[in-house]
Amino acid sequence: MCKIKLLHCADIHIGAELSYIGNKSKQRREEILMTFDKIVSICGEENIQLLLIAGDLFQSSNMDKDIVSSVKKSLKKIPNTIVAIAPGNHDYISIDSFYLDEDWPENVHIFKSELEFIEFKELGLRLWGAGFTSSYITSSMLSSAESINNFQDNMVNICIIHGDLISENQTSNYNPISVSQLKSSGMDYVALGHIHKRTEILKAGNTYYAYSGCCEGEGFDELGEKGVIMGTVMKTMCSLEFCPICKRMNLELRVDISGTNTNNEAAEIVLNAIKNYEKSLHTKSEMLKQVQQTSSESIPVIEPLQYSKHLYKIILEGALDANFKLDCQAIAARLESEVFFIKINDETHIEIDMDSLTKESSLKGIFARKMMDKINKSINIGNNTDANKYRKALYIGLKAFERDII
Ligand SMILES: [Mn+2]
Repeated sequence: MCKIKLLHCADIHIGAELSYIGNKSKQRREEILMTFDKIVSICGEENIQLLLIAGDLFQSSNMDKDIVSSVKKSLKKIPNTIVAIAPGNHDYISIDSFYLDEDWPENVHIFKSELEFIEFKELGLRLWGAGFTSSYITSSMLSSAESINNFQDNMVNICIIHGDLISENQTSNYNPISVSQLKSSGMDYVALGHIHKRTEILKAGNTYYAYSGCCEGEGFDELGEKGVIMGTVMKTMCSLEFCPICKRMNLELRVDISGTNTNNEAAEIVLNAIKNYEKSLHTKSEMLKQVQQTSSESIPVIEPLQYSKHLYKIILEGALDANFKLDCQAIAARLESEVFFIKINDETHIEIDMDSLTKESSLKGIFARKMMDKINKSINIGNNTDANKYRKALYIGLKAFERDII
Protein backbone atom coordinates (compact mmCIF):
# COMPACT_ATOMS: atom_id res chain seq x y z
CA MET A 1 0.00 0.00 0.00
CA CYS A 2 1.27 3.49 -0.83
CA LYS A 3 2.58 5.35 2.15
CA ILE A 4 3.55 9.01 1.95
CA LYS A 5 5.97 10.46 4.47
CA LEU A 6 5.13 14.12 4.90
CA LEU A 7 5.79 17.28 6.84
CA HIS A 8 2.97 19.82 7.07
CA CYS A 9 3.65 23.42 8.07
CA ALA A 10 1.90 26.75 7.57
CA ASP A 11 1.76 30.44 8.46
CA ILE A 12 5.48 31.02 8.80
CA HIS A 13 4.99 34.69 7.86
CA ILE A 14 8.56 35.26 6.71
CA GLY A 15 9.24 39.01 6.74
CA ALA A 16 6.68 39.90 9.42
CA GLU A 17 7.37 43.14 11.30
CA LEU A 18 7.54 42.24 14.95
CA SER A 19 7.44 45.73 16.37
CA TYR A 20 6.00 44.56 19.70
CA ILE A 21 9.48 43.48 20.80
CA GLY A 22 11.24 46.71 19.89
CA ASN A 23 14.96 46.37 19.14
CA LYS A 24 14.80 42.55 19.22
CA SER A 25 12.46 42.48 16.21
CA LYS A 26 15.23 42.28 13.62
CA GLN A 27 16.79 39.24 15.29
CA ARG A 28 13.41 37.56 15.65
CA ARG A 29 12.61 38.17 11.98
CA GLU A 30 15.84 36.47 11.01
CA GLU A 31 15.05 33.58 13.35
CA ILE A 32 11.77 32.95 11.53
CA LEU A 33 13.76 32.49 8.35
CA MET A 34 16.14 30.17 10.25
CA THR A 35 13.18 28.09 11.44
CA PHE A 36 12.07 27.75 7.83
CA ASP A 37 15.58 26.53 6.94
CA LYS A 38 15.35 24.08 9.84
CA ILE A 39 12.13 22.65 8.37
CA VAL A 40 13.96 22.18 5.07
CA SER A 41 16.86 20.39 6.80
CA ILE A 42 14.45 18.10 8.65
CA CYS A 43 12.97 17.15 5.25
CA GLY A 44 16.43 16.17 4.05
CA GLU A 45 17.46 14.31 7.21
CA GLU A 46 14.18 12.45 7.64
CA ASN A 47 13.72 11.62 3.94
CA ILE A 48 10.41 13.47 3.81
CA GLN A 49 8.69 12.78 0.49
CA LEU A 50 6.24 15.64 0.65
CA LEU A 51 6.63 19.06 2.25
CA LEU A 52 3.29 20.84 2.51
CA ILE A 53 3.34 24.61 3.07
CA ALA A 54 -0.31 25.55 3.62
CA GLY A 55 -0.20 29.29 2.99
CA ASP A 56 1.15 32.54 4.42
CA LEU A 57 4.72 31.32 4.00
CA PHE A 58 5.46 35.00 3.46
CA GLN A 59 4.03 37.99 5.29
CA SER A 60 2.88 39.66 2.07
CA SER A 61 2.53 39.23 -1.67
CA ASN A 62 5.13 41.92 -2.15
CA MET A 63 8.39 40.72 -0.65
CA ASP A 64 11.99 41.75 -0.79
CA LYS A 65 13.67 39.83 -3.65
CA ASP A 66 16.54 38.67 -1.44
CA ILE A 67 14.23 36.97 1.01
CA VAL A 68 12.36 35.16 -1.78
CA SER A 69 15.61 33.98 -3.36
CA SER A 70 16.85 32.73 -0.01
CA VAL A 71 13.67 30.61 0.26
CA LYS A 72 14.10 29.33 -3.31
CA LYS A 73 17.73 28.39 -2.62
CA SER A 74 16.78 26.61 0.55
CA LEU A 75 14.11 24.51 -1.19
CA LYS A 76 16.57 23.61 -3.94
CA LYS A 77 18.61 21.73 -1.31
CA ILE A 78 15.96 19.01 -1.01
CA PRO A 79 15.47 17.83 -4.63
CA ASN A 80 14.06 14.48 -3.46
CA THR A 81 11.23 16.14 -1.53
CA ILE A 82 8.13 17.29 -3.39
CA VAL A 83 7.35 20.75 -2.05
CA ALA A 84 3.75 21.97 -2.35
CA ILE A 85 2.82 25.58 -1.64
CA ALA A 86 -0.77 26.83 -1.38
CA PRO A 87 -0.59 30.65 -1.11
CA GLY A 88 -2.77 32.23 1.59
CA ASN A 89 -4.45 35.57 2.22
CA HIS A 90 -1.14 37.25 3.11
CA ASP A 91 1.00 35.93 0.25
CA TYR A 92 -1.79 35.61 -2.34
CA ILE A 93 -0.98 35.39 -6.04
CA SER A 94 -1.02 38.96 -7.34
CA ILE A 95 -0.30 39.91 -10.98
CA ASP A 96 3.38 40.41 -10.21
CA SER A 97 3.60 37.71 -7.55
CA PHE A 98 6.99 36.15 -6.88
CA TYR A 99 5.11 32.84 -6.95
CA LEU A 100 4.82 33.38 -10.73
CA ASP A 101 8.63 33.58 -11.11
CA GLU A 102 10.06 30.95 -13.41
CA ASP A 103 13.08 30.14 -11.31
CA TRP A 104 11.43 28.20 -8.48
CA PRO A 105 13.27 24.87 -8.08
CA GLU A 106 11.83 21.92 -10.06
CA ASN A 107 10.69 20.09 -6.92
CA VAL A 108 8.41 23.01 -5.94
CA HIS A 109 4.73 23.02 -6.97
CA ILE A 110 2.75 26.17 -6.37
CA PHE A 111 -1.05 26.08 -6.54
CA LYS A 112 -2.01 29.28 -8.28
CA SER A 113 -5.81 29.47 -8.20
CA GLU A 114 -8.76 27.06 -8.04
CA LEU A 115 -8.46 23.53 -6.73
CA GLU A 116 -6.47 21.30 -9.06
CA PHE A 117 -4.33 18.21 -8.78
CA ILE A 118 -0.97 16.81 -9.82
CA GLU A 119 -0.34 13.07 -9.98
CA PHE A 120 2.87 11.41 -8.84
CA LYS A 121 2.23 7.90 -10.17
CA GLU A 122 5.53 6.49 -8.87
CA LEU A 123 4.52 7.46 -5.32
CA GLY A 124 0.84 6.62 -5.73
CA LEU A 125 0.10 10.21 -4.76
CA ARG A 126 -2.51 12.60 -6.10
CA LEU A 127 -1.71 16.03 -4.68
CA TRP A 128 -4.56 18.56 -4.59
CA GLY A 129 -4.33 22.24 -3.79
CA ALA A 130 -5.62 25.75 -4.32
CA GLY A 131 -4.16 29.21 -3.82
CA PHE A 132 -5.53 32.61 -2.83
CA THR A 133 -5.58 35.10 -5.70
CA SER A 134 -6.58 38.02 -3.49
CA SER A 135 -6.71 38.87 0.23
CA TYR A 136 -10.27 37.61 0.46
CA ILE A 137 -11.91 34.47 -0.85
CA THR A 138 -15.52 34.37 0.30
CA SER A 139 -16.69 31.07 -1.19
CA SER A 140 -15.04 27.78 -0.46
CA MET A 141 -12.32 26.66 -2.85
CA LEU A 142 -12.69 23.11 -1.62
CA SER A 143 -16.28 22.85 -2.92
CA SER A 144 -15.10 23.72 -6.43
CA ALA A 145 -13.34 20.34 -6.53
CA GLU A 146 -13.77 18.22 -9.60
CA SER A 147 -15.45 15.27 -7.95
CA ILE A 148 -12.67 13.26 -6.46
CA ASN A 149 -15.03 10.33 -6.28
CA ASN A 150 -14.42 9.86 -10.03
CA PHE A 151 -11.08 8.48 -8.98
CA GLN A 152 -11.76 5.01 -7.71
CA ASP A 153 -8.16 3.95 -7.45
CA ASN A 154 -5.60 3.24 -4.77
CA MET A 155 -3.78 6.53 -5.00
CA VAL A 156 -3.45 8.56 -1.82
CA ASN A 157 -5.29 11.88 -2.11
CA ILE A 158 -3.68 14.70 -0.14
CA CYS A 159 -4.95 18.27 -0.27
CA ILE A 160 -3.20 21.48 0.78
CA ILE A 161 -5.25 24.60 1.30
CA HIS A 162 -5.33 27.86 3.27
CA GLY A 163 -8.73 28.56 4.77
CA ASP A 164 -11.02 29.13 7.67
CA LEU A 165 -12.74 26.15 9.23
CA ILE A 166 -16.32 27.27 9.88
CA SER A 167 -19.48 25.80 11.39
CA GLU A 168 -22.25 25.02 8.91
CA ASN A 169 -23.86 28.21 7.51
CA GLN A 170 -21.19 30.48 9.00
CA THR A 171 -19.35 32.81 6.61
CA SER A 172 -15.71 33.86 6.32
CA ASN A 173 -13.62 36.07 4.03
CA TYR A 174 -10.81 33.55 4.12
CA ASN A 175 -11.93 30.55 2.10
CA PRO A 176 -14.63 29.11 4.39
CA ILE A 177 -14.40 25.33 4.75
CA SER A 178 -16.99 23.30 6.66
CA VAL A 179 -16.59 19.89 8.22
CA SER A 180 -19.24 18.47 5.87
CA GLN A 181 -17.17 19.67 2.90
CA LEU A 182 -14.13 17.92 4.32
CA LYS A 183 -16.22 14.82 4.88
CA SER A 184 -17.42 14.70 1.27
CA SER A 185 -14.06 15.79 -0.18
CA GLY A 186 -12.84 12.21 -0.58
CA MET A 187 -9.35 13.30 0.52
CA ASP A 188 -7.22 11.11 2.75
CA TYR A 189 -5.58 14.12 4.41
CA VAL A 190 -6.25 17.85 4.18
CA ALA A 191 -3.33 20.01 5.33
CA LEU A 192 -4.80 23.31 6.50
CA GLY A 193 -3.25 26.71 7.07
CA HIS A 194 -4.54 30.08 8.36
CA ILE A 195 -5.31 29.44 12.03
CA HIS A 196 -2.10 29.94 13.98
CA LYS A 197 -3.14 27.65 16.81
CA ARG A 198 -2.64 24.03 15.87
CA THR A 199 -5.37 21.42 16.12
CA GLU A 200 -5.13 17.72 16.85
CA ILE A 201 -5.35 15.39 13.85
CA LEU A 202 -9.10 15.47 13.26
CA LYS A 203 -11.35 13.25 11.16
CA ALA A 204 -14.50 13.89 9.13
CA GLY A 205 -15.84 10.73 7.47
CA ASN A 206 -12.74 9.07 6.03
CA THR A 207 -10.86 12.33 5.72
CA TYR A 208 -8.19 13.33 8.23
CA TYR A 209 -7.42 17.03 8.56
CA ALA A 210 -5.44 19.40 10.78
CA TYR A 211 -4.06 22.87 11.20
CA SER A 212 -0.34 22.67 11.94
CA GLY A 213 -0.45 26.22 13.36
CA CYS A 214 2.39 28.67 12.91
CA CYS A 215 6.05 27.70 13.49
CA GLU A 216 7.08 30.59 15.71
CA GLY A 217 4.76 32.60 17.97
CA GLU A 218 4.70 36.13 16.63
CA GLY A 219 2.86 37.84 19.49
CA PHE A 220 1.44 37.27 22.95
CA ASP A 221 -1.74 36.00 21.32
CA GLU A 222 0.30 33.04 19.97
CA LEU A 223 1.49 31.33 23.12
CA GLY A 224 3.37 28.13 23.78
CA GLU A 225 5.03 25.51 21.63
CA LYS A 226 4.82 25.94 17.88
CA GLY A 227 5.87 23.52 15.20
CA VAL A 228 4.93 21.22 12.36
CA ILE A 229 2.99 18.02 11.75
CA MET A 230 5.03 15.01 10.63
CA GLY A 231 4.33 11.39 9.83
CA THR A 232 2.81 9.16 7.20
CA VAL A 233 -0.46 9.16 5.28
CA MET A 234 -1.92 6.12 3.54
CA LYS A 235 -5.26 5.48 1.86
CA THR A 236 -7.86 6.22 4.62
CA MET A 237 -5.18 5.95 7.32
CA CYS A 238 -2.62 8.23 8.86
CA SER A 239 0.00 8.32 11.56
CA LEU A 240 0.79 11.97 12.14
CA GLU A 241 2.29 13.78 15.13
CA PHE A 242 2.90 17.37 16.14
CA CYS A 243 6.62 18.16 16.46
CA PRO A 244 7.67 21.40 18.15
CA ILE A 245 10.43 23.19 16.27
CA CYS A 246 10.17 26.80 17.42
CA LYS A 247 13.32 28.59 18.46
CA ARG A 248 11.56 30.47 21.23
CA MET A 249 8.15 30.55 22.84
CA ASN A 250 5.87 33.42 23.73
CA LEU A 251 4.69 32.77 27.27
CA GLU A 252 2.28 34.52 29.58
CA LEU A 253 2.54 34.08 33.34
CA ARG A 254 0.43 35.56 36.12
CA VAL A 255 2.60 36.22 39.16
CA ASP A 256 1.27 37.09 42.61
CA ILE A 257 3.54 39.62 44.32
CA SER A 258 1.28 40.29 47.33
CA GLY A 259 3.08 41.95 50.23
CA THR A 260 6.16 42.93 48.23
CA ASN A 261 7.73 46.21 49.27
CA THR A 262 10.40 46.82 46.66
CA ASN A 263 10.74 46.48 42.90
CA ASN A 264 13.88 44.43 43.47
CA GLU A 265 11.92 41.89 45.51
CA ALA A 266 9.14 41.83 42.91
CA ALA A 267 11.73 41.13 40.19
CA GLU A 268 13.09 38.19 42.22
CA ILE A 269 9.61 36.71 42.63
CA VAL A 270 9.01 37.04 38.88
CA LEU A 271 12.33 35.36 38.05
CA ASN A 272 11.50 32.47 40.40
CA ALA A 273 8.09 32.07 38.79
CA ILE A 274 9.77 31.91 35.38
CA LYS A 275 12.25 29.25 36.58
CA ASN A 276 9.50 27.19 38.22
CA TYR A 277 7.49 27.33 35.04
CA GLU A 278 10.46 25.87 33.17
CA LYS A 279 10.66 23.02 35.69
CA SER A 280 7.02 22.17 34.96
CA LEU A 281 7.85 22.05 31.23
CA HIS A 282 10.70 19.60 31.92
CA THR A 283 8.37 17.34 33.90
CA LYS A 284 5.93 17.36 30.98
CA SER A 285 8.72 16.45 28.59
CA GLU A 286 9.89 13.56 30.82
CA MET A 287 6.37 12.15 30.81
CA LEU A 288 6.19 12.48 27.04
CA LYS A 289 9.53 10.66 26.72
CA GLN A 290 8.17 7.71 28.70
CA VAL A 291 5.07 7.51 26.51
CA GLN A 292 7.22 7.63 23.39
CA GLN A 293 9.53 4.87 24.64
CA THR A 294 6.57 2.51 24.82
CA SER A 295 5.33 3.51 21.36
CA SER A 296 6.51 1.61 18.27
CA GLU A 297 7.02 4.69 16.09
CA SER A 298 10.21 6.57 16.83
CA ILE A 299 9.46 10.24 17.26
CA PRO A 300 12.32 12.63 17.90
CA VAL A 301 12.13 13.94 21.44
CA ILE A 302 12.72 17.64 21.52
CA GLU A 303 14.01 18.95 24.81
CA PRO A 304 12.22 21.98 26.21
CA LEU A 305 14.11 25.20 25.67
CA GLN A 306 15.84 27.07 28.46
CA TYR A 307 13.69 29.67 30.16
CA SER A 308 16.12 32.41 29.22
CA LYS A 309 15.36 31.92 25.51
CA HIS A 310 11.72 32.84 25.68
CA LEU A 311 9.56 35.94 25.41
CA TYR A 312 7.49 36.66 28.50
CA LYS A 313 4.42 38.65 29.23
CA ILE A 314 4.17 38.83 33.00
CA ILE A 315 0.95 39.93 34.63
CA LEU A 316 1.55 41.05 38.20
CA GLU A 317 -1.30 40.53 40.61
CA GLY A 318 -1.98 40.56 44.34
CA ALA A 319 -2.39 43.17 47.09
CA LEU A 320 0.30 45.80 47.64
CA ASP A 321 0.91 48.37 50.34
CA ALA A 322 -0.39 51.78 49.29
CA ASN A 323 3.00 53.37 49.97
CA PHE A 324 4.87 51.07 47.60
CA LYS A 325 5.29 52.57 44.15
CA LEU A 326 5.35 49.61 41.80
CA ASP A 327 7.45 50.29 38.71
CA CYS A 328 6.90 47.74 35.94
CA GLN A 329 9.60 49.25 33.75
CA ALA A 330 12.16 49.02 36.55
CA ILE A 331 11.26 45.36 37.13
CA ALA A 332 11.49 44.63 33.40
CA ALA A 333 14.87 46.39 33.27
CA ARG A 334 16.16 44.15 36.08
CA LEU A 335 15.11 41.04 34.18
CA GLU A 336 16.07 42.08 30.66
CA SER A 337 19.41 40.30 30.83
CA GLU A 338 17.80 37.11 32.17
CA VAL A 339 15.43 36.42 29.26
CA PHE A 340 15.13 37.23 25.55
CA PHE A 341 12.24 39.63 26.04
CA ILE A 342 10.04 40.64 28.95
CA LYS A 343 6.99 42.83 29.23
CA ILE A 344 5.30 43.49 32.55
CA ASN A 345 1.67 44.42 33.10
CA ASP A 346 0.27 45.64 36.39
CA GLU A 347 -2.95 44.11 37.65
CA THR A 348 -2.13 44.45 41.34
CA HIS A 349 -4.39 46.23 43.78
CA ILE A 350 -3.78 48.21 46.94
CA GLU A 351 -4.02 46.40 50.23
CA ILE A 352 -6.88 48.13 51.96
CA ASP A 353 -8.14 48.19 55.52
CA MET A 354 -11.75 48.35 54.39
CA ASP A 355 -13.24 48.71 57.87
CA SER A 356 -11.44 51.93 58.69
CA LEU A 357 -11.55 53.26 55.12
CA THR A 358 -15.34 53.04 54.83
CA LYS A 359 -15.65 54.97 58.09
CA GLU A 360 -13.62 57.90 56.72
CA SER A 361 -15.59 61.02 55.83
CA SER A 362 -13.20 61.89 52.97
CA LEU A 363 -14.13 61.61 49.28
CA LYS A 364 -12.10 58.41 49.18
CA GLY A 365 -14.09 57.02 52.15
CA ILE A 366 -17.44 57.86 50.51
CA PHE A 367 -16.31 56.22 47.26
CA ALA A 368 -15.17 53.07 49.11
CA ARG A 369 -18.43 52.91 51.09
CA LYS A 370 -20.58 53.22 47.96
CA MET A 371 -18.58 50.58 46.09
CA MET A 372 -18.64 48.20 49.09
CA ASP A 373 -22.46 48.60 49.17
CA LYS A 374 -22.66 47.55 45.54
CA ILE A 375 -20.28 44.62 46.10
CA ASN A 376 -22.25 43.37 49.12
CA LYS A 377 -25.60 43.75 47.35
CA SER A 378 -24.29 41.71 44.40
CA ILE A 379 -22.94 39.00 46.74
CA ASN A 380 -26.27 38.85 48.58
CA ILE A 381 -28.18 38.10 45.38
CA GLY A 382 -25.50 35.62 44.31
CA ASN A 383 -24.25 37.72 41.39
CA ASN A 384 -20.51 37.08 41.59
CA THR A 385 -19.83 38.50 38.13
CA ASP A 386 -21.11 41.91 39.18
CA ALA A 387 -19.39 41.66 42.55
CA ASN A 388 -16.05 41.08 40.83
CA LYS A 389 -16.72 43.92 38.41
CA TYR A 390 -17.41 46.35 41.29
CA ARG A 391 -14.38 45.03 43.20
CA LYS A 392 -12.19 45.77 40.18
CA ALA A 393 -13.74 49.25 39.88
CA LEU A 394 -13.07 49.82 43.59
CA TYR A 395 -9.39 48.89 43.21
CA ILE A 396 -8.94 51.06 40.11
CA GLY A 397 -10.69 53.94 41.86
CA LEU A 398 -8.51 53.59 44.96
CA LYS A 399 -5.42 53.42 42.79
CA ALA A 400 -6.50 56.70 41.23
CA PHE A 401 -6.52 58.22 44.71
CA GLU A 402 -3.06 56.87 45.52
CA ARG A 403 -1.18 56.94 42.26
CA ASP A 404 -1.41 58.43 38.83
CA ILE A 405 -3.67 56.51 36.54
CA ILE A 406 -3.06 56.78 32.82
MN1 LIG B 1 -3.83 33.44 6.78
